[in-house]
Amino acid sequence: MAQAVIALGSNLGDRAAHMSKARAFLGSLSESSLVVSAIYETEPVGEASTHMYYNAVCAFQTRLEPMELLEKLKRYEQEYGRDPSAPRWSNRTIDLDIIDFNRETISRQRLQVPHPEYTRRLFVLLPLQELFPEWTDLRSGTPISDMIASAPKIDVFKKGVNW
Ligand code: A4P
Ligand code: MG
Repeated sequence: MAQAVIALGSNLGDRAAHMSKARAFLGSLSESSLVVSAIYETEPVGEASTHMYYNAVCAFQTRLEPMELLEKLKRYEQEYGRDPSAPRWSNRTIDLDIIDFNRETISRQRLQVPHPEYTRRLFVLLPLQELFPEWTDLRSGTPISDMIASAPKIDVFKKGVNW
């Protein structure tokens, strides 16, 4: 069994509904109950994004192999309405990224774990810290509080949204 840590993001339509539905989907991949952060409303990072995001992080135990997990996440994103030909970083109903898989390093063309960008993204680091206050980066050993202190500043609002 492996522990998967997934970052969720949505900035189109009924964001809370997209997040809840994705949470239920992740539950279907899990052998344990999900551990989930609060939802954070965050300023978009990247040019093609224009609407505020809802972001969260969720962790669970799974029997899936990492590539199987990636396939399932990508299939869900596509079935759930993202246009695969849209430019990278464009608005999306739901984005599911693998932040960590069992504290393993994976360097394949289609899958890099830990997620290459997460160490500089407050929209991942803040919900991740809520779940794992003692988290350290697998590559550098940097504590999460230090990553948060040095990440580029964006507006982040912790929400009381039920999901
Ligand atoms: N891929 C490689 N490693 C991974 C991994 N660890 N997890 C590959 C998931 N996918 C991984 O991803 C493109 C390809 O990355 C996949 O086919 C997979 O093989 P994608 O999710 O299809 O496309 P994307 O999301 O547009 O690109 P990417 O690079 O994942 O963008 P990000 O990093 O997800 O950025 N601002 C705020 N505030 N909140 C956000 O959530 N998200 C983005 C998207 C931009 N700005 C944002 C937010
Ligand atoms: Mg993505």
